[in-house]
Amino acid sequence: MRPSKQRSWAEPYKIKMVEPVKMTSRKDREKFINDAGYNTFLLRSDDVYIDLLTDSGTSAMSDQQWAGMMLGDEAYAGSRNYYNLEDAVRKYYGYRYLVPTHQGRAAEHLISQIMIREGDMIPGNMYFTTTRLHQELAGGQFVDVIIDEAHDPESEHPFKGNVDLQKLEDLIKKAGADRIPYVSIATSVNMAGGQPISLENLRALRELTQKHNIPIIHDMTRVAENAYFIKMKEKGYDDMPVVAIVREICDLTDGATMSAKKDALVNIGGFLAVNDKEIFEEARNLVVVYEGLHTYGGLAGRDMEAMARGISESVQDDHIRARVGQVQYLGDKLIEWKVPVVRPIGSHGVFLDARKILPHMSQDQFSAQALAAELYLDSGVRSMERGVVSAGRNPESGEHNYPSLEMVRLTIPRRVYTQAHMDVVAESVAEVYENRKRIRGLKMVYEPKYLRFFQARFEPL
Ligand code: PM9
Repeated sequence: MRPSKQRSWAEPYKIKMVEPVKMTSRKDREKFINDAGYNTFLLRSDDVYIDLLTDSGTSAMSDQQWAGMMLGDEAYAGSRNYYNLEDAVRKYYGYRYLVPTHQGRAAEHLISQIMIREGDMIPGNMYFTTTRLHQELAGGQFVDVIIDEAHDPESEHPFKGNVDLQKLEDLIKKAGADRIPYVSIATSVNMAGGQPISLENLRALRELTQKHNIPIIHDMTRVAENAYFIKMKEKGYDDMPVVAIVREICDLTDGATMSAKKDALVNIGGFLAVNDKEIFEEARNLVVVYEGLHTYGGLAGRDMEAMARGISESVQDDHIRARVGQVQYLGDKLIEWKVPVVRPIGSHGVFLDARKILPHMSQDQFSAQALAAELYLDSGVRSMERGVVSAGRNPESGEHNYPSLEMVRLTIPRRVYTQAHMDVVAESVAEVYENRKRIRGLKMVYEPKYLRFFQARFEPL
């Protein structure tokens, strides 16, 4: 007899092709992580069992997307797949003008070069590594205006991606609206733990920024996941399909950068989309310098076709429920086992709270980096540091930026792993947590200038 009337859900797809994964011994992994300088980015993927490094470019494409790859029109100019992509962007997101790019950071580069002048301030709902770097390289300074709750891993605020409007107003008063080229708004805020912004907050933000004539540029990398949280948590949206909520979010903004490697279910691709014709003309001009012609932006025709189809799949309720549901499943298990994680569980990954797990270690000993290495040693599960290493250095003082959140991200690729994989991951995290007192800190022995988390090397203290 089943214990209750509860009905389980399952993924809205079945598996047609499989890719074997390799199991390794602890002895092997000791060598591999040592060779990788205790940086999970420097491991070979062949030496990883379950890869939760990132949800970026790691999705399983559908049969429809693969079929679309065969319909790639590889003309240099005016590929039919570009027009299919333009149609999808207009239909689902509503932005008027499209410039494809090879991935998200290329779109960030274009918009930063076009809109930011030396000395400008760019307020945003928490920094993202590549976004902030491009703002800085264009002469701007990022200013965090997210609500305080976003910096508190234990706060159960349902919309930790919200903007603190008072912080923004204070900044406008201090800097002057003419020194703020745009407000940078991410949906499903990555560095806060995949936390959503509410439509109510976005609407209020829109009102405030319009008063001062400041545009909103939307980092829409995980917009569908944010929309799903609005459906689940915000009053008045439970009956609205995700596709409509996505459109409502986009309509409250003036343009967007997109890493299609996440929400949009492709292995490569991105774009800049704007409503302003002049900005579009400039972007179209710049893209030919850095990416390729404005109708392919560094992508093959087949990549654009997969993206167009991926966008349409990404906003379907069944898909997004299963995607976010799998992340929640892993998160709930860890919460049940009392492992400290960022609450509420976000949309694309479970974020371990390294400060709480390793209270004997300071941020100068790179506790999250050490925890990620330990998890790999335990089971071959690859995760990612999202703490002081990712936060980089202050470009003026040269000091480490010390973020309040020191985390290890277990990022779930879309449509790739099963519930059994999640169980294996949870059990390994629990084992590492039980033995946490044995974990030692690290020292950084090599530090690249930009985005150091990708290539930095460490040694055990
Ligand atoms: N995000 C991620 O793993 C991949 C590289 S950084 C470790 O989370 C947002 C919100 C992102 C993002 C990438 C980019 C850049 C922009 N905004 O990686 O250049 O999460 O396509 O996008 C990564 P690209």
